[in-house]
Amino acid sequence: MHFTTLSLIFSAVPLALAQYGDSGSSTTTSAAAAASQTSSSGPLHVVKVSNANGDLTFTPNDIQAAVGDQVEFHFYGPKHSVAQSSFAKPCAPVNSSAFFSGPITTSGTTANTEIFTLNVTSTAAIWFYCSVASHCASGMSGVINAPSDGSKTLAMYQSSAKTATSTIPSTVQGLIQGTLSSSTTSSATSSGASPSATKSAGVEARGGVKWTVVAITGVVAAAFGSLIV
Ligand SMILES: *[C@@H]1O[C@H](CO)[C@@H](O)[C@H](O)[C@H]1NC(C)=O
Ligand SMILES: *[C@@H]1O[C@H](CO)[C@@H](O)[C@H](O)[C@H]1NC(C)=O
Ligand SMILES: [Cu+2]
Repeated sequence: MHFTTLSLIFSAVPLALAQYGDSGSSTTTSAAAAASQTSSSGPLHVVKVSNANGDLTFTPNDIQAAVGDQVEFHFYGPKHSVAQSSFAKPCAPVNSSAFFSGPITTSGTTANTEIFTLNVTSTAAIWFYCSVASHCASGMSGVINAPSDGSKTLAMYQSSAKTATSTIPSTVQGLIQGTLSSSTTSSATSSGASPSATKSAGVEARGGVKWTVVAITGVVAAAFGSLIV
């Protein structure tokens, strides 16, 4: 009886240690997963489409974004859109796959709860404009990752846009629709998912350690229980 109990204890100890080892490595894995998730979603750039004053602007309108970053468009009234253009032909969709929010109508002076997000998947320049009325000719345009050599600037784009007639893209596509309430922030820029990812990795790590302590305690209690019997 005692021999059986002792062998139970000795076989249980390595099990408990293995449990600890497993839980340690799974904590490392989840922290690494959280880190890679953070870098793939990247920082969030919030761009105001017009503003509380109804200005025909995107703010900011000259954005530097890395691959994996997201650009989130927040719409103000009365009616605006965001559409992908080319440098060569301002105020017109770049091609049939140009991203386009469609015209968004907003009442009042606060941002619409409907938001549109662009995933930045390359470092190539992305030119964009508002296709409503003659907003583009009035300067309502912007760029993500303008060439650093200054060969193509937003000022040049806006200059040639002055005489352009806006073309409305035929298809609403290419942007991720969401709501302002589920967004992490409505302020200028933020570090996106990074704080919550770090927090959840921390919680998982604590959970893993706690489970290991419970497992060891259980094994000891079981062994002690069978010693008494
Ligand atoms: C955009 O990026 C996010 C974060 O990396 C990802 O979850 C989402 O699936 C992407 N959406 C599209 C349409 O590429
Ligand atoms: C449209 O233009 C964008 C930006 O230059 C390019 O990445 C994309 O491949 C083009 N799509 C088509 C269907 O030509
Ligand atoms: Cu507009």
